[in-house]
Amino acid sequence: MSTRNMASVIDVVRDVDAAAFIEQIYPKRRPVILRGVDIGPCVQKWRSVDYLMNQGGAMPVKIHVSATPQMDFINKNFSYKCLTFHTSSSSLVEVTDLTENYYLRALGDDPRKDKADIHQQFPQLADDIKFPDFYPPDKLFSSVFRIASRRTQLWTHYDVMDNLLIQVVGQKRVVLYSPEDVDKMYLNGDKSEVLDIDNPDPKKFPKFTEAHKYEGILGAGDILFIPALWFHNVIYKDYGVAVNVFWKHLDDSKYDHRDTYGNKDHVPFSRAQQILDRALKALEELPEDYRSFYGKRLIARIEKKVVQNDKPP
Ligand SMILES: O=C(O)CCC(=O)C(=O)O
Repeated sequence: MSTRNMASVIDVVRDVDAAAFIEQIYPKRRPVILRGVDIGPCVQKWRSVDYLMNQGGAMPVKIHVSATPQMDFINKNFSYKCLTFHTSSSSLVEVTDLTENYYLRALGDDPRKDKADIHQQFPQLADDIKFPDFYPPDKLFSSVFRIASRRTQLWTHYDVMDNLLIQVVGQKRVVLYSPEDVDKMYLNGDKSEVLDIDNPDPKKFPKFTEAHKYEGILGAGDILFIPALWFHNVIYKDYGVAVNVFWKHLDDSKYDHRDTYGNKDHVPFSRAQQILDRALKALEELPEDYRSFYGKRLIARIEKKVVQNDKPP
């Protein structure tokens, strides 16, 4: 039986203001494409690569360079190239022979300690972009500048923060999967092992074909709201420039304070994993058939308590 991914089109909502986003869209915690929001003069200005290069300046950046468009963070099929921003932006746009694919994800000044902040790393470009006032300013975590060459595909992953992905130049296809489909995503940390989301190997990834796809096309000026934990995969149809803002939906204490990328799991989950490691170690004291019996009892408890939420059938 073929169970190819069912697909829905991501809703597009026009001319949303802060009140409409906060009251009607945000509480649903579903992805939405916001069209017609004022994001400032970047949409016109950043179309010029010369302008981007001049304003971005000689800032050192590290870009992913890969021979294939599908970048694979798990098997690392790319290398890193350290360039200055103006060199990288010209390389990114001038990749015409399609033998290399480039992806820049800006980092903080010291990536181990600092979060990406477009105002800090690219102050002259930051003046051109207006972030929508759709989240409390004190909840802002980072603002990440991204550029990729045409065809680049970014691996499917989730982030722990809410996200507004602001597309400034070029078109990209976005494919999202609900957190409810987590058991079908073949995760390795926060990343899915399924690279070819359009033609997944059904023998290797049988459940993935049952995950529900949410698809959309982002054009210049569009904003995609990606709620925390929603899986996303991005394919650049053109050379593209984007900035995304991550912000905290939950109380500060739920986030790992050493996280600079916005992808370290929430603190209660990390604690739960440590406790689970201890539980699994304890079961090792038993022979295999006993271990399997008690392991299944633990799974049943988790199922009942967390997944079914102790609801009556
Ligand atoms: O558009 C992109 O380059 C990737 C976006 C992304 O992964 C994110 O905003 O978390």
